[in-house]
Order: sequence, then structure tokens, then C-alpha cells
Amino acid sequence: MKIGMTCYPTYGGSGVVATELGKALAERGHSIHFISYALPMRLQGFSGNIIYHEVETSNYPLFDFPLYTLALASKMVEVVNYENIDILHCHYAIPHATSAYLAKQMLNLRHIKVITTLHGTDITLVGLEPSFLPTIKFSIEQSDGVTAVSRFLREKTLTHFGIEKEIEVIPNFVDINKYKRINSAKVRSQWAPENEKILMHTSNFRPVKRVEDVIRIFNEVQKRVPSKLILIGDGPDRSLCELLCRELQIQDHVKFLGKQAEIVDLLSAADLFLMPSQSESFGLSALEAMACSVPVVSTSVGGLPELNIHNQTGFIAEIGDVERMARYAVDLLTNPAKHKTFSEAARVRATEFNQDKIVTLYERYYQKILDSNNVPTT
Ligand code: GMT
Repeated sequence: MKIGMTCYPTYGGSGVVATELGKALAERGHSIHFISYALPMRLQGFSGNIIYHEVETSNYPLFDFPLYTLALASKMVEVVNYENIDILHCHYAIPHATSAYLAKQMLNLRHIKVITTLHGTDITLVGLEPSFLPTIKFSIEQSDGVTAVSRFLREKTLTHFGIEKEIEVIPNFVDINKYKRINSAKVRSQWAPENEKILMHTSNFRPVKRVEDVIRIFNEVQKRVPSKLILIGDGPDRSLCELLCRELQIQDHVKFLGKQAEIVDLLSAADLFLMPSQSESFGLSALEAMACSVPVVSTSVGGLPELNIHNQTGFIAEIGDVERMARYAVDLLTNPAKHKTFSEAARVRATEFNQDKIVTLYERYYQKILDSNNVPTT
């Protein structure tokens, strides 16, 4: 198949899923054309079956705001025509599904099929804003196929947007052969020279991630367990978090690593992963941690309970219940036998989301949509 894959290239789960999916499909012999405004973060190195097409936006003085949606639609038309694309697969509905709809119209409804994968805040947060809702609802309804990364997200799409369309749940995935616990003695000795416990969090530091709660949980934990906190990623809340560490006088126990492209050796040094999000449709970074045998303490929001099994692969608690999450963390970090059992269960759970299995689901879904003669609902 020839697939045009559109995603955000930045540090975030939807771009990671799109990129890893594209790479896996390319390895299976499909031709993948990434269409985005910058090289997706995890798309490094040459692969014979992958081509990257950059979307240029005009900064003509009349345009106060870059017209990315239109520029993307035009680039999609070009790539579909020149490369004989079968499917445009859009990750994150805004504005990608809208650009793909426009492109399909410009192509005069040529054989091209549009598939939209819903990832999270495109449905639960920003997509609900009045300035987006009607357009996003329309674009989702006009897609030939729609997938969501969790059952939670499918339900939210149907109820929030009043959409009656069939939505296939295809969960996120991890390459369990790459994401597995490796010897981390060197990294551990740098971060925790006294063999302290290591707590970890990775995110794009947006308010929904509640990284301040990560720090408050750690503050409670370190009072009872010698420990260090490693924070990976960057984003709008990072400065606030750096400040909070200083206010709590724990800055010497917390390391902000910024964005990291390769994290297996980092995750392998962790004893516990924290994800106290306010909203999380799936929690890909928790899955990657679990694949590296790291138990997870998370909130119970969104799709997280579909991944993190309470009292088995970690613990779940209500949003903002810092005290409870800290108690769970201390329980695991002070009980080696329990920690070992949870770590093993986390790895076993992660294997259920193995890349090979989930990429096959996408391949089958592509074929189903290509074979269908569906008329999008309006
Ligand atoms: O919706 C977002 O916040 C963007 C997106 C991203 O690009 O980071 O994250 C979502 O998609 C990920 C991949 O499917 C999921 O693992 C995240 O749970 C989800 N984030 C939220 O729902 C907040």
C-alpha cells in the first residue's frame, strides 16, 4: 500500500505513534510518505520505503496567522498525485482531518481514502472549543475510516460530538523487542550514587499532565524513602516545575533532562513511573515504561485504566490525590517482593500491546477501508 501519513512532528504521543507505525509498515514493504511541517521527532535515518514531504507555509504579511491547514491540503494533493497514494492517514484530527477532506475534494473524490486516528485532546479538550467543534465533527464524519486509541476515546467522540459513525478502537503499541529493561548500572550510578530509588516521568509538560503533582508526590516520597526524581521532556509548565522544586527545596534530588529521543536506557534505570494526568486517552509513555518493567502510579482518568491495572501493574487514584499516589509509591518502593511482582506484571501487560500485533490491526483496517465503498455520514 502507499500511505500518506500526517502527524505533528513535535514531542508528543500522536506523532510518536504515527512515526512508529509508519516505520513498522515500511519494514513490511509498504511505501510511507510522511507529510508534516517538520521532520517527525522519531523519524531519523534513511529507509528505502519512507519519504518525508515538508509543508511550507507562507508568511505573507497579510496573514496574521500561518494558513497551515490550507498549505497541508495542497501538499496532500501534490503527494497523492505524484506518488499514487492509496490512503491518507491523519493522526490527531485538528487540523489534519480537515486538510485531508479538502484534499480529497480537490482530487475530485479520486480513489483516495482518508483515515483519521483520534488521539486525545483533539476530542477531549481543544476539539470541543466552539471555534473548532463544528469543523472537527464534520471532518471526522467525512473521513472514510476513524480509529481511536482507547475505548474511552471512542465513547467520548460519540457522545461529545454526537457522531454516529463506526469508530474502530486500535490501541497504541510498543516495540517490546526494543523497549525492554537493559542494564542501567551506569545511568543509575550517575543519578542515584547512594542507590536511592528512582522515580520517573516523561511528558510534554502541558497543564493536562499535572507535572506539579509529580513533584508534590515525589516530595512526599522522598521524606520516607531515599529517592531521586527524573523528569524527561519539555513544555509550557517546565519553568513552574523548576520553581516548585526550589520552593520545596528538593531541587538537588530532581533532574530535568529536557527532551530525549532515546529513552530505553533511561526508563531501564527507573523504579517507578508517575502519570498523574488530568486527562489521558491512552498513556503511551506509561506503556513504554511498563515495557521496560517499570510499574506505574497514575490517575484513573480516560484510557489509563485500560492500560494500568490497579494493584497489578501499578496503582490508580483520583486526579489530584497526591497523598494517595505518594502512599502507593512508598508502598511499592519499600516492598521489594511486591515491587518485583508488579514490575513483571507491567512487562507482561505491555506485551499485550506489542507492535507486531497492533500494526497488523492497522494493516487489516486499511484493507477494510480500501475495500469499502462507504459513503461518509453527514
Ligand atoms: O491529545 C494530546 O494531548 C496529544 C497527544 C500527543 O500528541 O501527545 O496525546 C494523546 O495521544 C497519545 C498517543 O495516542 C496518548 O498516549 C495520550 O494519552 C494522549 N494525550 C491525552 O489524552 C492528554
